[in-house]
Amino acid sequence: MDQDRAKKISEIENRINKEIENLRLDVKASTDIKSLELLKSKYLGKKSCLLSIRKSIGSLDSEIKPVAGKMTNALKQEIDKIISEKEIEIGELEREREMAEEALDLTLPGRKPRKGSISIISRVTEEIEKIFIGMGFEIAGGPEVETDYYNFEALNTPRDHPARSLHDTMFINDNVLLRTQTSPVQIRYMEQNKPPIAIIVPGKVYRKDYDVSHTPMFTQIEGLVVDRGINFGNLKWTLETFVREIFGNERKVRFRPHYFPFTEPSAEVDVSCKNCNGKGCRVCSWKGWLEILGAGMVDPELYKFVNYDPEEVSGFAFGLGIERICMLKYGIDDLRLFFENDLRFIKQF
Ligand code: 2NL
Repeated sequence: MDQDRAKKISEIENRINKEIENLRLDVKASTDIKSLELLKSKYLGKKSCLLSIRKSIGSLDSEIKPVAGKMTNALKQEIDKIISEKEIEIGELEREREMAEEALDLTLPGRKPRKGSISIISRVTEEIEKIFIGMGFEIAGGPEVETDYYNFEALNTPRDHPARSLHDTMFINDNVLLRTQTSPVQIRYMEQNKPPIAIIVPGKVYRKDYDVSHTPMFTQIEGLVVDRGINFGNLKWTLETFVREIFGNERKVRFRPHYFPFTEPSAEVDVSCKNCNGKGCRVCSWKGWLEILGAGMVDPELYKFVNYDPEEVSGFAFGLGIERICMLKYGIDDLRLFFENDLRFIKQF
């Protein structure tokens, strides 16, 4: 009988040892928490060897029951220990792996900041300035916030003048406004300088307008020449020379009668359409010509405001929108593109 019991005990012992051996092999092969979880259910779960030994204890002799009970408890503890040791090991490895992945390489070179570039408006403004400097003009500038006097009154446009409605002016108060043209600079210049003068005035101007061909702010260049004996021929030569230099020698120029409150006579200047060479196409709305600037002989009335003697001097003036020149030069069809700062647009120039 004793022999029988001893045999039973050693049988259980063998199963336990075999189980521990298997567990050690399995644990060794497992490299992550997930596979370790599977091992837990394999060695501790419903179908585990541990449970089957425990179940079989009930049918054992009462003398060896406690021995077998102790042995299975020891097995359970051993399984827990082996698995939890591996758990700690894997945890540490995974943390190390995470750290290695998140590590910053401080020796890497930084990202290069993207370089900006001169805007197309500034580049064309400069190009136009150079052309006029070549003809003996000087560059002048002045405030963008102006008084009603310099923007309108001194330009022969009193408050009740019908031409006022041509401008959608942004008023700051009754008397102060954002200039609608750069002409007030020329008035200020004439106040402070005696003829002969030949200036161009580039700058931002403001109007209440917004569609494909109008923006509330745009860039203008105006020019003014005053001296003894200045006539329409001088105006014509100056602007024809300018147009050929900026658009090319093969383009034709024409002058059409027009009206401005500050010049008399006045004209609008067209350049022949590059796309159809004057025959008429979609670009020029089948006119063969594109309008590029306005000009005229300075109305002698204006000289009263700046203490010039209209009997002594005469002059001409002109004004053009830079954005419009850019549109014609580069085939841009929406004025608003200049102000949207879309890199796909900006980078083309
Ligand atoms: C246009 C037309 C123009 C002027 C501006 C001017 C200035 C003084 C005296 C006389 Cl101080 N005239 N400026 C003259 C004619 C036309 O601009 O269409 N600009 C976009």
